[in-house]
Amino acid sequence: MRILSGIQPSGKLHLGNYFGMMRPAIELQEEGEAFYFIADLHALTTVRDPTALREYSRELAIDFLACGLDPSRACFFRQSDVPAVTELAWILSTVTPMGLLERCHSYKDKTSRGFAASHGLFAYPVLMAADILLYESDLVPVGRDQKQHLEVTRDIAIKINELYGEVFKLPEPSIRGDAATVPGLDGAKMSKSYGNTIEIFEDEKTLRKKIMGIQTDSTPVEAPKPTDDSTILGLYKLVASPGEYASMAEAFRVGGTGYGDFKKALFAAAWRHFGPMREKREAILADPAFVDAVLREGAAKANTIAEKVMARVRKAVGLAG
Ligand code: AQP
Repeated sequence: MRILSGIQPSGKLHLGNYFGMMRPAIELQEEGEAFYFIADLHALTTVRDPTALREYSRELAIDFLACGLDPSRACFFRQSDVPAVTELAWILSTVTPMGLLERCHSYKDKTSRGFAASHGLFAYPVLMAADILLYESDLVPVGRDQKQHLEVTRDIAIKINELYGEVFKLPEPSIRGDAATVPGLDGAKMSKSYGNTIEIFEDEKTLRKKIMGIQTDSTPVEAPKPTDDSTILGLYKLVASPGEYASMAEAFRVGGTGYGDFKKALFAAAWRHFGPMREKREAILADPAFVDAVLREGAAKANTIAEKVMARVRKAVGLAG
């Protein structure tokens, strides 16, 4: 089984990225042949500062490795190191109906939040389809926000197969119920562009400050607190043990504990959860050549597979004999 997923270097990694995509991807690297990439071509649609893009890409590589991506099991590479992906994206775009892309929520959402309505942003799902189909992926671990893009990928693959024969196999999304949409500080989906993120490698003081600033309702200390859609409980479930979570949920129901105390417990659990990863990150930071070597070897392997698939695609569509 081949597993593929990518993540954009468009800012610092947050708990939504970690629980929605990185942790499932790290667990899945034991189950098959994993390909994980830094989606720098995608990030170009929103990051306009070249220095920032380089830094985010580097940090993403370090952070993903610190979180447990194992380069001896998973092929880890930069999207732009495999040029065939843009060639495939073009070929796919020639069969992609405009209406399919016009229906995508992510484009509408991003432009409504002030991002320039560029062709790149509009065509983002086509590049994503190329990412997935180029490596003949079976399974794609993603957060729920990417489900529609996976459906677009399948639609495009079906279209190519109808036109040119059995060129691509159809990938399946893998969306984890417990972390499909991780809430941010304001209760909306945690997202860089909403400014509501908690970063994985936040320093202690900032992490405490952010968690203490989580928006809550005005239920008095002694009263029972609503558990449905509680951001504190939603995040606590991810970073605490099942027993700790059950105790907090019970304390919500019976009342008598203020939100401030719940937030302190959440901070302690979040800080503890990422402790081993912080340590590993320090070790990786001290060895920059390691990261370069991982990405170089990853790119070489990814290119070998990509070229094999592209030879088949070029022949199928008539670009090669
Ligand atoms: N809040 C979230 N809950 C669950 N999964 C999430 N993902 C992102 N936010 C959440 C998942 O992380 C992976 C990488 O996504 P990306 O690189 O496309 O980043 P993103 O979705 O663009 O992240 P942001 O912070 O939401 O960025 P902006 O604000 O630029 O849109 C994906 O699998 C995604 O599902």
